[in-house]
Amino acid sequence: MTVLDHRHHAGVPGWLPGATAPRTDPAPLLPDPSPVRAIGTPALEKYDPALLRELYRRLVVGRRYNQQATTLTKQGRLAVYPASTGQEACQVAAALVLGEHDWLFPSYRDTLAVVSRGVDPLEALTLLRGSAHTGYDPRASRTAPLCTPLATQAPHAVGLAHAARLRGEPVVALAMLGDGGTSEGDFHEALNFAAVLDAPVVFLVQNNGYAISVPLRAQSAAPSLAHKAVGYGMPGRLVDGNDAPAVHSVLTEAVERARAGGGPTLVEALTYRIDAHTNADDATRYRTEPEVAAWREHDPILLMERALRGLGVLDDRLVREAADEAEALAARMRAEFHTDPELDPMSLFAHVYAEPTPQLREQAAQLAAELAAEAEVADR
Ligand SMILES: Cc1ncc(C[n+]2csc(CCOP(=O)(O)OP(=O)(O)O)c2C)c(N)n1
Ligand SMILES: [Mg+2]
Repeated sequence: MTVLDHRHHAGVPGWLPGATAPRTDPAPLLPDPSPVRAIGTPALEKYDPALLRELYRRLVVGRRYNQQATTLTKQGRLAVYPASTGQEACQVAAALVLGEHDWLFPSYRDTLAVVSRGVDPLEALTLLRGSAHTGYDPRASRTAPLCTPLATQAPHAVGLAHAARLRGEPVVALAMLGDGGTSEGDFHEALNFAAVLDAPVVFLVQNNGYAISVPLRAQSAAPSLAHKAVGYGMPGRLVDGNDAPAVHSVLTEAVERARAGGGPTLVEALTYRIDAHTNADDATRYRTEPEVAAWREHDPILLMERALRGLGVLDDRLVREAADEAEALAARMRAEFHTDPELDPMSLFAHVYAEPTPQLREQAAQLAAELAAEAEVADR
């Protein structure tokens, strides 16, 4: 086996060969005992002020995007919206650390990461609008469709990353998951394959404390979700998920490590879902107001604004510019969601198989005939 050769492993001392398999030293893989932070530490001064301002601006625009999308659900303009309010630092950092040729594998909660990656904000919401298909071109944007079945995006990311590596392309895939997603079989299979194959993948678990109404304590008995990495033979990192510069650094290190052939990393970002699970959920039924209030004090935008003003890299003008950009985006969303998209029902058949089956051709012909008959009635 050449793929594992760079690791330090030896058989179990005094045991028979074969059955012991390679052994990896677990100590260097363990996460730090407390989450990595930049804000409130001397490390913050070492960041490029331009990056800090960029993170701040994207957080502010992202928050407004979350609020406007939630409002659109109340107006019946968007079918469902799982907001990432409170989790914007993870969303923005995940998008920023990837290069143009890398791939993002988002879940349903990660629309903002998709938008931060450069996908049109309206197109990113097509699926959640219930219109048709994904709305954006995954290949053009190197962004997989928003994934609703929990954790299935994880093995997709591993497969893509492994294939890219076999082709000699320096592509890294970043898969975004929730705390609940770590209980899924797909999560475990993905981590195992990634570590065994040395796939250039980063797994970002946004631990927002809940899987709908299920709190983390009822989800996992692990010391932390980052510890789950160790059993598979990859490093686990724990980071304050509301500290945007810290998330950016930890993810950058993981991406660079993957790109250099060092294999996968599991990052657990501690954060909180300020809004309900979606517009169809009432979070007051399973969590308390003091709990939410405590997290509002640890808000990613609040933390950034205070810290950046303290460093002297953010002033009233930049704060106003970010707010204006956010309002302009919200206005565009309201205007464009006011009209329903024109959809071709025949496009239903377009992406099912490369070569349509006889049954599909038959159904397509039937629909075409029905549409033609309807058009004739409408013309009369
Ligand atoms: C395979 C699968 N099982 C169940 C569901 C239903 N479901 C949707 S969201 C959710 C909770 C997921 O929680 P978490 O992974 O923590 O992500 P979060 O919503 O907090 O971002 C569940 C159980 C699903 N979408 N897919
Ligand atoms: Mg969760």
